[in-house]
Amino acid sequence: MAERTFIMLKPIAVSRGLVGSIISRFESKGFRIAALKLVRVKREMAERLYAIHVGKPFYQSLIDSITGKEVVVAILEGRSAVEVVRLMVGATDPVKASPGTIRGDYGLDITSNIIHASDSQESYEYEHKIFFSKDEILD
Ligand code: 3AN
Repeated sequence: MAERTFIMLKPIAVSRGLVGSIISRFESKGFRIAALKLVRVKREMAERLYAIHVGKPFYQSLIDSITGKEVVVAILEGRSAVEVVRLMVGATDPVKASPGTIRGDYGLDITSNIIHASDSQESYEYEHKIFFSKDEILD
């Protein structure tokens, strides 16, 4: 059964010109792009996306790392999308992320670490609605 997941290519991915390379990996793997756009993140969107991190020491820098900046958000569709995309993204800390994963191959900074991907079906349901309306998602 095809499943959907949400990804956000963080500002550093956009400014470094890595958008095409990263999206290409997901296409090559076999995912279908169900939605895709470039967005300037409003503070309110950042706060919704990272609501579960309120109170953590890195919360404010996490919010500041995307607020007012350009990101590329997408919905990917395919078999076990949440799990497979997380495997392709790699560990949260790019120092620990295996080479061959996106975080393992493209960066070292944990706060602005290239890409975000939903970690569960529930997270997908919550996160994609922050950035996409129903009519922006194509079957
Ligand atoms: P993941 O993005 O792998 O699901 P989460 O949800 O624990 O990881 O963290 C969300 C984001 O918060 C990470 N992508 C990273 O940018 C930032 N973050 C997580 N842990 C730390 C940390 N210890 N120090 C700084 N930033 C962090």
